[in-house]
Amino acid sequence: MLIDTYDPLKGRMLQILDPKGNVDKALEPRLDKETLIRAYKTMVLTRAADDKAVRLQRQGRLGAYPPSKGQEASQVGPALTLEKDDWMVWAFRELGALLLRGAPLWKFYLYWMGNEEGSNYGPGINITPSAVPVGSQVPHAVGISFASRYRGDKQVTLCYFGDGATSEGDFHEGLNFAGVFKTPTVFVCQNNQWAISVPRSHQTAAATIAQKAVAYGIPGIQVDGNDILALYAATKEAVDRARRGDGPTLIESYTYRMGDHTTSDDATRYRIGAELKEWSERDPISRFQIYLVSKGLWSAEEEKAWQAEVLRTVEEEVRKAESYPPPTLEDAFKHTYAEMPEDLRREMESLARDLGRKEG
Ligand SMILES: Cc1ncc(C[n+]2csc(CCOP(=O)(O)OP(=O)(O)O)c2C)c(N)n1
Ligand SMILES: [Mg+2]
Repeated sequence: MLIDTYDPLKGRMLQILDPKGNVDKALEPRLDKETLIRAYKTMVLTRAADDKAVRLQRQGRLGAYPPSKGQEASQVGPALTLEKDDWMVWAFRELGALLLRGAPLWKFYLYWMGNEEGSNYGPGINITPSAVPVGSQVPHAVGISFASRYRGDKQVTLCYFGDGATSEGDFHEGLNFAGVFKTPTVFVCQNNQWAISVPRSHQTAAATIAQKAVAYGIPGIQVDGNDILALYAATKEAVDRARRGDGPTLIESYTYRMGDHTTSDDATRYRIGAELKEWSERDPISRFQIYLVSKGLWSAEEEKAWQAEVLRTVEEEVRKAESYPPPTLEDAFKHTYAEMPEDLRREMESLARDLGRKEG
């Protein structure tokens, strides 16, 4: 078992596919061609869709946006282990995981264009809305998984958060509760080395984030976050454990945020170029591509065709988002409760009256 072998206190990081695309045959997960190609195609689509979002923001067509570049494996690898009915709880930098699980890209754009309707991914897609208040989604994920177990369902909840979120009380409360009640939760910390301009070294004095699991009495493992095979293997084991009733796991996905924190940030003011260069050599997409080509599962022609299709898809999804009706005043009130409570209704009506008076 990988999770037992990679004791987080010993500081060993799981890697199966190295930056040059060499695979560790003893640990290589047995994934069929269809799954591997689906993961790869999603990662390529994620990069293009993400790049487009940044450009849309620069053109004034989308609000502040947190880029995913460099974290595609870290997002897609864990999501690949989920069954259709499982829950996924995310922060705000998980585009690849959303796309893999069937959330429409145009809805994702719509959300970042400021329309709450963008959080409604459609029926049967068990993904919570984005949680921008850092760490706030961790107790939610634990609550969802606790409810699944209480009802006797077999669902597992996968919860993403960043390295910065581990400094929030919500992280502690969530993991502590999960450990005590053995909830079927898999925690994936996307340690991208930065929380806006705060480096990982200032976030915690602990040698790894994975080792924090020890204090909650749960297993933890640090994984190369740019290695899709390692992320898949570790998360699959954790998901299987959770589904069997063996409780939660903390996975530290050791990756890097290649872009700015958001489009409102300028990372060149606090990061050195050498760091960026070093991480660009560990790119998650290129190493996966080398692996697929070497196995005879992907070719230069297929790459060309997919790149072209991705560009068409992205343009089409932007068009859908931009032609959606703009948000209304009610949207700011509508989406918290299934049925709007009376006091909230009064607040909404009062605001509508005030705005009416100002405009009139
Ligand atoms: C409770 C709270 N405090 C501060 C912020 C401002 N803020 C937004 S993202 C962020 C950093 C988050 O870092 P991390 O958890 O590592 O995620 P990353 O942005 O690196 O994906 C901060 C401080 C916030 N959104 N919520
Ligand atoms: Mg971070």
